[in-house]
Amino acid sequence: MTTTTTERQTSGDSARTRVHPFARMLSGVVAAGVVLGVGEILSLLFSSASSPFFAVGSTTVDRTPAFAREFAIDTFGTNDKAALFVGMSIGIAIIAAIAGLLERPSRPIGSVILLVLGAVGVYAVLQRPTSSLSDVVPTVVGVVVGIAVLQALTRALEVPAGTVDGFMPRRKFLVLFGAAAAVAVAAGTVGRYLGDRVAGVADDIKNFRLPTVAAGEKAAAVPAGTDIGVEGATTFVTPNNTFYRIDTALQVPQLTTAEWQLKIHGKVDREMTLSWDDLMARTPIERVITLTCVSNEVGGPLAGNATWIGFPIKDILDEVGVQADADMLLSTSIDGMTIGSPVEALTDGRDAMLAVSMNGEPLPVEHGYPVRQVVPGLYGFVSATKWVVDWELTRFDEATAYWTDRGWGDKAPIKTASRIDVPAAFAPVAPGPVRVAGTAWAQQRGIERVEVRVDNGPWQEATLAEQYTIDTWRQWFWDWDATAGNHNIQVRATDQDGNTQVEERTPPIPGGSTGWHTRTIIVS
Ligand SMILES: Nc1nc2c(c(=O)[nH]1)N[C@H]1C(S)=C(S)[C@@H](COP(=O)(O)O)O[C@H]1N2
Ligand SMILES: [Mo]
Repeated sequence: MTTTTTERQTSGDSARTRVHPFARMLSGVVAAGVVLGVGEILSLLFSSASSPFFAVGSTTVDRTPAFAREFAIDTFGTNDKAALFVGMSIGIAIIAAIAGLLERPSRPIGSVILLVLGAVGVYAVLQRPTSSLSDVVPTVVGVVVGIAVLQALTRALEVPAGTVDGFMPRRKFLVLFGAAAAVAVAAGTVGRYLGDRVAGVADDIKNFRLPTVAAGEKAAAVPAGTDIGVEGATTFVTPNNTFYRIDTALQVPQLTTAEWQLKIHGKVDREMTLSWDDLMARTPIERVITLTCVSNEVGGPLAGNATWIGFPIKDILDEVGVQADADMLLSTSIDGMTIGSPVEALTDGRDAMLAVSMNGEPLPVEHGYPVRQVVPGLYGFVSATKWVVDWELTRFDEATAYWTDRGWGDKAPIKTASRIDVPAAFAPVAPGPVRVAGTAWAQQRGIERVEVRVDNGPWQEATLAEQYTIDTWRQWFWDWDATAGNHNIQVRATDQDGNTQVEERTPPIPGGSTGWHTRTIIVS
C-alpha cells in the first residue's frame, strides 16, 4: 500500500486515478456479504451443517477452551450465542475490508484473502460432526461468486486519470455495489427464513399429542406452600419461556417426531432402535425436577424447575440388557453433542427419563424437541442430552464425551447450592424490615436448612418453603431489620445428608462451583 487516503498507480497501459479507500473497503465487505448470503441460501439444498457462517461459528464454539467458555457464559450468560454472532460478524467485516483495500485488478490480494476465508469455511463445514463432503458446495460457490463481485467492483473503481474525480464513485460502481448488497442481504435473509421454515418443526409441534399419564404416575399437585410469594424471588415452577438455555447449537436442531429415532447399541444384549411410536407405546411418568448447569458461579442463574412427562430410562435399559462391564451411557444428539452419564444413576431408581413434555407442552425446540434426557441429581452436561438420537453403552475408561474432552469432570453430581434473589443486586433498600429471599437446591438429597448472616455475624436460620421432593429446589426467606449503611448478606445451605456448603470458593470447572453466595446491599 502506498498511502491510506489516496494513491496513484499504473495498471496495464493507462494511468489510474485516486480511489477513496472507503469505497474499496465497502467493496470487500459487500463481497464477503455475498459469500455468506449465497452460502446461506445454497445451504437449503444441503444439510444444516453446510451454512458457512454457522459452520465457522459452531467450530469456533467446539474449539473454545474451557476457560473461555466459562468466561463467555459468565460475561454474556445465555446471550453467549448472540455475542458470538456479533463478534464473528465484526471479525469477518474487518478482514473483508482489508481484502477490499488490498485488491487491485493487476494484483488480486483481496481475492486471495477471500479464498483463505473460504478455505476456513470449508474446513469448518467438514469439522461438523454431521456434515458430508457435498456440504462444502455452498461455501465454495459462495466464495467463487464473492471473488467475482470483489473483482468487478474493484475494476469499476479504477478510472483512467483525469476523467472523473476519484473521490466520487462512478455510476457503474454504485450500480454494481447496490446489486451486490441486495443479493447479499436478500440471499442471506431468505436463506435464513426458509432454512427455519423448510426444516421447521412448527407443524409437527402443532400436531403433537401429549402422552396420557396414568393417575398413579402423575406428578403430585404443587402445594401453595412451595412458593414463598416474595416479589422478585424465584417461582417454584419456571415457565418455559424463561427457563435457562445452555447448549452449543447455533442453529436449533429441527427434528420431527417422524424423523426421530433412538438407536441403542454397544455393550447390550439386544440392540434396539426406538421409533417415536415405539416410545409413545411405553408407559409415561410425570415428575417435577430441577435442572441445573455446572457453569453456574456461586449464586448463578442457570437453573430451572419444570414438570416433565417422559419415559423411564431404566425400563428401556432393562429391555436392551446392559452388560455387566458397561458403566457409561454415551448419548449423542442429532447435532453431534456427546454426553456420558453413569449407568448407575440411570438405573438406581431415581426418575431418570426420556422427556417429551415440559410444563404441559411439547418440549420447546430450544429445550430438545422432540426427545431429551432429564436425570435428577446430575448436572446437565453429564445427563440432560437434548435432541437425543443415539445411545451407546460403554465404559468411562473407554469413551469420553464433548465436555470431558475439554477439561470438565466425567461424573458430576449436583453440588448443594443456595442463592439470594431479593434484594436484587443494586436494588435500593430502605432501613427497616426487609424480607431477604432466594432458593436452594441439592437434587437427590433435598435441602435441610438454609442460613443467612449479615456482615459475618452469627448464622440465622431462614424459613424454608415446603419441600416438593428432594429433586426440586426449595425456596426460603429471612426477615432482616436493615440499618443504614453497606452490608454483606451471605447464604449457605445444608442438605439432608447433613452436609453444609463449604466457604471455599472454587470455579465451576471441572465439577461445579463452591462457596457462599454473598450480596452487598446498600441501605439508605
Ligand atoms: N444436544 C445438547 N444437549 C445438551 C447440551 C448441548 O450443548 N447440546 N447442553 C447440556 C447442558 S450443559 C445443560 S446445563 C442442559 C441445559 O438444558 P436446557 O437448555 O433445557 O436448560 O442441556 C444439556 N444438553
Ligand atoms: Mo450445563
